[in-house]
Amino acid sequence: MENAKVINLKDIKFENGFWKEMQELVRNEVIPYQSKALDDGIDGAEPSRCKENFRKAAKALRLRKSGVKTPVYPTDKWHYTEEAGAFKGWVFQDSDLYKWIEAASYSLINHRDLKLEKAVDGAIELICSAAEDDGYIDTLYTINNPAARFENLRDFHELYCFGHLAEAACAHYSATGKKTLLSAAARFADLICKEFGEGGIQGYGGHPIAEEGLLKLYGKTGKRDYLDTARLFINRRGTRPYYFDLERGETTPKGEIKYTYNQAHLPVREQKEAAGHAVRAVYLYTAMAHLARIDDDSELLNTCKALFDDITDKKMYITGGIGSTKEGEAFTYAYDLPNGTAYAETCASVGMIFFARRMAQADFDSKYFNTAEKCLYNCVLAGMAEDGKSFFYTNPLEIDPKTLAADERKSHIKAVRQKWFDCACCPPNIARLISDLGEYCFMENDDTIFINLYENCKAKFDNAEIEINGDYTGSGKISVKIKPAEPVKIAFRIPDWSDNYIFSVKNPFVKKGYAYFEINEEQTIEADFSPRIKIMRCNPKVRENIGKVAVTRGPFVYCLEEKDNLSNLHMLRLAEHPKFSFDGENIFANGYREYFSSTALYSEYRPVKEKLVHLKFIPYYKWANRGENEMAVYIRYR
Ligand code: FUB
Ligand code: ZN
Repeated sequence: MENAKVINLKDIKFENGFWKEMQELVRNEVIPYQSKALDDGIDGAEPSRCKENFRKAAKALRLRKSGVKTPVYPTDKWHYTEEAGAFKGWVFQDSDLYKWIEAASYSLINHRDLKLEKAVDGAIELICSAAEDDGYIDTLYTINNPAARFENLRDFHELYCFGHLAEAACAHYSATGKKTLLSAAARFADLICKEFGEGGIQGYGGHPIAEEGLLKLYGKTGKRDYLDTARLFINRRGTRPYYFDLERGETTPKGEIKYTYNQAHLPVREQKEAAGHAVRAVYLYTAMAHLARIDDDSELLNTCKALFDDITDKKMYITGGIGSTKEGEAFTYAYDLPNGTAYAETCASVGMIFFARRMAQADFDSKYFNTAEKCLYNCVLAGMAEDGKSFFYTNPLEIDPKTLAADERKSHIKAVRQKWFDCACCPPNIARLISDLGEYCFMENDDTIFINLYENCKAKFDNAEIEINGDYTGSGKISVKIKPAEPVKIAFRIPDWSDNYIFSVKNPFVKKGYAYFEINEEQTIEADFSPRIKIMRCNPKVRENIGKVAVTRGPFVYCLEEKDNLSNLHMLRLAEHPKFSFDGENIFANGYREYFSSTALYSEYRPVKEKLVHLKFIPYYKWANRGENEMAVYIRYR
C-alpha cells in the first residue's frame, strides 16, 4: 500500500495568501469569540454552558471526595435544560471545549501568543479538575450520575467526547510540548482500553471519533494499546448480535438491518455505500482509512475507496456538502441532492476533508484532494461569516427566507448565520480545520513530497525546503521554489478544474492526477492552472437540477443573491452563450428573467416572455454576508 506521512505543522508557515487571511481571522476573531461563547459570554447568542458543566463536574468531584453525597440526576436524554444543579446542554457539550483547544493549539503553532497559551492552560486546568480518579472525563455523568457511565454507547457520546479530547491533547502537545492534556487523555484512553478490551464491554461508540482519537494518540505516544483498541472498535462495529441491541436488552431478527444511522448496520468491511448520519459516517471512514494504512490492510482500504467514490460520485453537492436530509442528518440515496432542503452540515464537509486526507496518504490519487478542495473553498468556508462571528450549521444551495417559517421541511435552514448554537459542533470544527490547514497542504514519503493544496508558504521537509508564491485562486499561477538536500521528487496535484495547465518544466510524469518532477538541485517550477469560468451541469439523475446549471471558477462554486439580482431568483435564466466577465472576485453574465403578468395559478401555455438582465454571481462561501436574502446556486439554462 502507498504510504505518506503528514508533515509537522511547525514546519510550514503560511505567508500571505487566501488561507493565511482565513487563519488570521480565526486567530484574531473566531478563537477569542468561541472562548467567550463557551462561557456564555456572547450577548444574544444561545448559551453553551460548556465551561459551566466542567466547573459543576469539578465541584461534584470535590464534594464526593470530601464525603458529601451529591444529588443524582437523570442521564436518559440527549439534551438537558431543567434542574439547576444538573448538567446542561447536549450530551456532547464537552467536545466543544476540546475542539476549541485543538483549534487554539494549531493557532499557537502558527503564531506564538502567550495570552492565548495562558487561556488554553486555564481551559486544560478546568478539564483536568473534572477528571475522575480513574481518568474518566465526561461532565454529564460526573455531574448527573457516575454510576451510569458507558450504559448507552449508542446515544450518549462518552466515547465521542473522549475522541475529541484525544485529538485536542495531541494538538496541544505538538503546540506547546506540555503534557498536561496529553496525560489526561492518555489516562482516559488507558481506562477505555481496559474497559473495552477482550472480556470487557464489547461495544463501540454510536458516534465515531474515538477511533481517530486513539489512532492519533497512538501516533503521539507509540502506545500499541491505543492502536489495538481503535482496531477493535472498527472491527466490532456492525457485527451480530448488535451491541446496541445488547445494551438495551433487544434482539434483531437475522435478516433485519438496524443502526444504519450509526454506520453499525453491517460490519464495516461489508459497507460499500455511504449511509446514515453524514458526520458520523465520515468520521468513521477517516479512522478506517487511517487504520488501513497503519495496518497495511488493503481489504479495509478497498472498502474506504468504495465509500469515498460512492459519496463523491453520487451523494455530494457541487459545493462539497454531504447529507441530503435533515431526517437523521443523513445520506439518502444516489443522486438525491435537493437544493432547498439540503442538510449539508458544515461538520460533515469538514469530516469529508479528514477522510480525503487519510485516503490520499494511502492512495496517491489527486481525486482525494480535489474533493477536499471543493469542500474547503465552498461548504466549509460558507459555514463562517466574513467577520468570523456567526456561523451556518446547514448549508443549502437555494433559499428564500420568506418560506422558512411556514415549511417544517426547512426547519433546519437559517437565512443568516447564527451567533452561536446550543448544538455548536460546527463553529469549532471550522476553526480547528483552518488553523491546521498547513498539515493538509503537503504529505511526504521517502522520495516524494506531495503538494496537495496550494497556499503561499514556506515549508521544511526531511529532504527539501519548498517555497510557494503566487495567486492560485485568482490567476491560477504559482511558482514553487525547491531547495533539495538530496535528490527528491515533487508531486503537484493537478486540480480537476484545470483543463489547460502548464508547467515551466515540460513533460512531467503524470500519474493519478499528480505531476511528478525529479529535483536534483535548487529549482523553481512555475505552474499555470488557468482557471476559467465554467458552466457545470449535474447528471440528469439529479432530478432537481435538470435543465439547470451552476457557475464555477477554479475551486469556487458561485451563487446568485437577491441583493444583486432581485427576488424570485428561480425566474432567472442564463443566456445560452453567456458573455462572462470577472472582476477578480465576482462573475457577471447576461441572462433573462421570465415576465408573467397574469396572477392565475394555471393558464394555457403561451410562449414565455422574458426580459434581458445582467446577472451577478458571487462566490458561494460569501453568501448571506449582506443580511437576509434569496440565494441560489443553480440557474435555469436553455
Ligand atoms: O452528535 C454530535 C454532533 O452533533 C454531530 O456530529 C452533529 O451532526 C450534531 O448532531
Ligand atoms: Zn456540526
